[in-house]
Amino acid sequence: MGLTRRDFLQSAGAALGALALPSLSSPQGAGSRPLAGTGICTTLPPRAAGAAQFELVAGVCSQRIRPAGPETEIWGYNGSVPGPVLRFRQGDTLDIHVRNALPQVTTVHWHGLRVPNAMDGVPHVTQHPIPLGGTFDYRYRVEDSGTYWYHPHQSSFEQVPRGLYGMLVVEEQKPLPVDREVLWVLSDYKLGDDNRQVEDFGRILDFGTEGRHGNVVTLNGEAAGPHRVLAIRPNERVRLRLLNAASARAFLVEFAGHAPWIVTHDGQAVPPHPVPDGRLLLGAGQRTDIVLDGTRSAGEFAVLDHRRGGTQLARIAYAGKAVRSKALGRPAPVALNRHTEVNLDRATDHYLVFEGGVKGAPAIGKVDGKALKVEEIMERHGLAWTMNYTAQHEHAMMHEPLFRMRRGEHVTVKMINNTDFEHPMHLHGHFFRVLALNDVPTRHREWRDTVMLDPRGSCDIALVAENPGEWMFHCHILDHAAGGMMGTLVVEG
Ligand SMILES: [Cu+2]
Repeated sequence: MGLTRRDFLQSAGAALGALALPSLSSPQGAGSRPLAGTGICTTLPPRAAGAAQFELVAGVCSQRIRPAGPETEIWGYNGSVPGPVLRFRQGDTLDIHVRNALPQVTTVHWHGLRVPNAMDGVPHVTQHPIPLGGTFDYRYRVEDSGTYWYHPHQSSFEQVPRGLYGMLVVEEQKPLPVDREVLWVLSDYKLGDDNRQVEDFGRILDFGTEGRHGNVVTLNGEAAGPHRVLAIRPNERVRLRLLNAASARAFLVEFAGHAPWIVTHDGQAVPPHPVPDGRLLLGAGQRTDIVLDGTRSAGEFAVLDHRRGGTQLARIAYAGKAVRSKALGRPAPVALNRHTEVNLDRATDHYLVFEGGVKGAPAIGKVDGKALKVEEIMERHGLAWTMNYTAQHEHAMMHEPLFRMRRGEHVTVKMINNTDFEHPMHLHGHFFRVLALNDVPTRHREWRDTVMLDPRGSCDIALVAENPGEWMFHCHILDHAAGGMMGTLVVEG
């Protein structure tokens, strides 16, 4: 097309500036609630969200990630990472005009929401990718309350870690009473000493191991660390919506000196209960809402991530007068979304076996119908994993679905992880009950859309196939998804 990359970035940047401004300065911006600690995000007004179309521009821009040194060129929605918080009330109509100002084709997927199949944002499966300079309108009724997020499903192993993600919040019809809501988007960036992104996307070494990890953990788009402060007043009640938007990294979060209550996983209510062992696991793509009460009177307390040697994400700092004389007790449950209970007696049982990975046990898998050793699959096809003994390129149009289900069919899936790596498995268009992890029944049989599978572990899930269409079922370590861990499930009817 005769444009150099530099020309493109300049024009894309110019377009972004022009296009992003109207939403930033929108008269409907009153009532917007920026992400705590950034102040750079636009948000949809809570009530008017269903009324007007909102423009979301995926483009190239720059942002301060590390506190010192130059800004980093990122890809973001409406000029920032994370993108604007899209906030709706349950039952609203989402109406979003996406404009692609990236140097690549793209799509937007609405992670977790039960959308009509054509709105799911999966290239070559539910829509054509949005071309350079092109647009696509996403419009559907938001049926489920909870904490969700949006990101591209096109080359997600590159587009997501470059910065294309944002939180999507759907308020319950009767929201949980709290003093304040705080949103935390956790992720990471891989930056050089010059603060530029290291552009080593798509390496087979990352595909076949634990995925590409950044070296700078981020909270709401800026470097996490003890300098990031969550100010709280004594006896204040905060609802903290947590999202792990990293492309590979998992977090194990501890709120030192505090005992928060888990109220939802992946937007779906669970009976309020303390974080088991005080450490909250957030696999890539997962969300958990906690209720954090300011049960101390003063002082500072670390928010820690215990994975990969441990880092401090932020600190809780007490300031101000007590909100009330005494801390509140166990919170009321959040209203549960509509879920059809699974009848296990009449369910069809399926198995899903994962194999492969670098240094994995010797395994055979099929690619395009041909049986090969996993090492050969890596060398010849750039794929590293098999699902039910098949390795597939993501979004391949000749996909043979993993499972076909009738609409209304009750099903269970036992996932067996014969690999040395963990896998956060995500199903589109449905929620499933997590019945057991490693053959141990779960306490709350929670509804989720993404469940973490331990290395060499197993997981039993159950669902009713209610949403017709072809739905992705894939690992949310995006390098694994690109490396063969992406299949589909077809709901007929
Ligand atoms: Cu995986």
